[in-house]
Amino acid sequence: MTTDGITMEELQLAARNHGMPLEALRYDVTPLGLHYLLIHFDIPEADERTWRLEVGGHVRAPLAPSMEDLRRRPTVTTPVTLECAGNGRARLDPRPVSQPWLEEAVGTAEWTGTPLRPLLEEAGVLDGAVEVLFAGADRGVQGGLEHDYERSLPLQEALREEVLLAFGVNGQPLPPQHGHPLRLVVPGWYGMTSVKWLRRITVLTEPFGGYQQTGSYLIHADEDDPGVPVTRIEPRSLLQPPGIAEFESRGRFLAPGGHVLRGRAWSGRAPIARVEVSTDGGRGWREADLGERRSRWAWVAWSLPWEATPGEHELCSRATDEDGNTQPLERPWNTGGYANNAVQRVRVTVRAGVGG
Ligand SMILES: Nc1nc2c(c(=O)[nH]1)N[C@H]1C(S)=C(S)[C@@H](COP(=O)(O)O)O[C@H]1N2
Ligand SMILES: [Mo]
Repeated sequence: MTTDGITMEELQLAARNHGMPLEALRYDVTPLGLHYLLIHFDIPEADERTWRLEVGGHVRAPLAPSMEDLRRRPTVTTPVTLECAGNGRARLDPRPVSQPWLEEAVGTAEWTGTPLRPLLEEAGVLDGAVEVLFAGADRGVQGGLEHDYERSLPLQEALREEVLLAFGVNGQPLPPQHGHPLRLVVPGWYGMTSVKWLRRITVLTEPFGGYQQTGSYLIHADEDDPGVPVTRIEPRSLLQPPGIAEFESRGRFLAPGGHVLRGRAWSGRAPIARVEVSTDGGRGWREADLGERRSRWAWVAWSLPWEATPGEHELCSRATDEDGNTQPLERPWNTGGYANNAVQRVRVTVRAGVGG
């Protein structure tokens, strides 16, 4: 943990795993190279001609489809907003040392693949199954433990019809960094659940206790507290920073007059009910207009006209979902720096003659 300047380790992580530039909030579907990336270890070598997905464990008839077999199955394409559970981590004080995201660890892609459920039904899940474990082909060391990247889901979550085995994204084959040739996509859950380079699916009769499940992704204030597992995406909204940017500080400059503030909002818990916007650092709030909902699992656009007056302004937006979950102004600290969905703050200098 650290409170001052970024460490070399954090810089190394930040240079490998990039966020989505916030101006890309203008796109319904994030262009592929602008989608955020998070890769714990290395991108593994993968040859799709020899790739097999092993489906086994507590099932009647284990399967091992090739990529060709998977592509011959019924195919669907759905827009899904993925967000890293560590998004917002670098805003916490002290800062847990890990990937130092501000607010940009998000993206919405159109994932193409075959639904998981029919494949599990074909394998025949036996009575007594409680979880389904997904293993990637990447292996590394974290928390002092060597392991394959593996995450599990409760059986009923794995059987949701929108859970996909994806082999395409935005109309292209999966690129190496997003899990080529095959990944899991679990809409509504934070990104760690959507295992890339997917090689094995194992039906379990006991909850999985591996590092990425029980040594990580728990929300707790200290290591003695058992904590609460990170699961669904908390509501968040982001504002597409208006005006022009300053290179080093990312501060914004904008001309006075009429502007339209725009952004996106999403929640993995329930559909977005409303987005409110503040232009004075969170003292006053006005409700934004919501755009068309393209899918339950993709972000929704919002907009609000703003008459900008000369001076300094702090813009904020706050999303609330239909279950009443909302974004706090400040989120209680936790050891891993997870799920910090506190409202974003964008400082803008409004000045005549700017932006010509
Ligand atoms: N095999 C494997 N799957 C993985 C990861 C990983 O390191 N290895 N990172 C996870 C995390 S923490 C996130 S946030 C998402 C990021 O997906 P993206 O890089 O395609 O945006 O992938 C998840 N799936
Ligand atoms: Mo993540």
